[in-house]
Amino acid sequence: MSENFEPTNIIVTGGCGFIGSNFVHYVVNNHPDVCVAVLDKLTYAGNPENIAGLPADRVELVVGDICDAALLDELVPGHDAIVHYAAESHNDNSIDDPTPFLRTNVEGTFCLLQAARKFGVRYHHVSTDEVYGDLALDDPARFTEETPYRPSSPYSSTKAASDHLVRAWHRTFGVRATISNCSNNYGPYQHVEKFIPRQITNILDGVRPKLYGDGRNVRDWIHTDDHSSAVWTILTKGEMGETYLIGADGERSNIDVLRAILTRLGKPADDFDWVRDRPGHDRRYAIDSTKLRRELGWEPKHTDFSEGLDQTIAWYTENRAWWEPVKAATEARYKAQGQ
Ligand code: NAD
Ligand code: TDX
Repeated sequence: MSENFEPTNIIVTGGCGFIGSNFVHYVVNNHPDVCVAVLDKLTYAGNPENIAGLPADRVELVVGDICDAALLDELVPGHDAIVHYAAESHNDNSIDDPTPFLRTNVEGTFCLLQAARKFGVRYHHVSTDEVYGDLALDDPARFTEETPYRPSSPYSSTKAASDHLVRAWHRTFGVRATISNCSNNYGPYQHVEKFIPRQITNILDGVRPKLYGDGRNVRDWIHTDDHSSAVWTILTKGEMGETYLIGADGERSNIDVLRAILTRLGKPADDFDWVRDRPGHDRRYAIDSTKLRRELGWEPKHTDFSEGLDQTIAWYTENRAWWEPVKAATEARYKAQGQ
């Protein structure tokens, strides 16, 4: 039996990052009775501009670390749910230095679960399909909630560890928790270290895009607004202790996505550089989201990838001031890694 839960005061961790900030916009635009406290450390990936302009009586920014138990003791009482997005999220960074991934993704989740337990607050955990490892290109299978965990990278192994903590805190301590594992997101406010924004902004800067390996790796793309509606559905209708996979049937090879971006920006489809492959690079991700659709009635709305890509390119073209300040440092880091 699904529980119907109607939160009015929620904490969104990582609400100044890409997906968290899109979720905050989604809640403000679609759920007028809900107020949001964003808890964000403002790492290199967090930008308060992402939630600037939202009504101050509904969205409050608390700058702080999810590992700060004393801060959680002050903040969590009076709220009825924690929606946990905050993480170190980039695979390449986790290969360069795994240390902050262990701290934020594992210890941070532990601290939030302890707070949820102490104050009896509903907890939703935002995770990734990468916990299931990868699939071969010709494998007819897709990931389901029953797929065994087999993470490949320091990033995905810390996300897997955090999922296990959630299940244990639900079973042992009765924390009212749900987990979602989503596929690759795209849309506005994504950091220029990630594949789609990196290539768009390289082209806008007159630099050739960079493709890893043989370019045939497949990612299952979902618009970030569809991820937001799915998380809201699970938060309000999900069954306690359950995991739901979120995906929108968007499998595409990296080379196809890159060629689509190049063509849209008026460049020849082969105007890019092959660069060093990512160590341990996952081959293919693919999500079967039947459980979420059948049991909770969720459906993605942004199913036309071409249209979503056009809108995303337009957003980066029109918002140079948002990404220009961090572009040079991001590319310098990639150059040092041979990528
Ligand atoms: P992001 O890197 O853009 O944002 C992360 C946010 O967390 C930033 O605002 C950062 O300042 C904040 N943060 C980091 N460490 C913190 C700490 N210790 N305390 C408080 N705040 C901290 O990440 P994203 O791509 O928006 O991903 C958000 C979540 O969604 C992550 O949990 C990620 O694993 C998950 N996810 C991402 C994708 C994807 O395609 N990007 C897909 C599936 C799941
Ligand atoms: O310059 C690049 N060239 C390239 O070929 C970059 C940055 C990436 N790639 C490839 C690597 C991947 O196959 O593109 C694909 C996508 O790369 P990322 O954007 O780094 O995403 P990925 O590693 O798939 O992980 C993303 O989806 C799952 C998010 O960063 C994770 O937080 C999420 O859990």
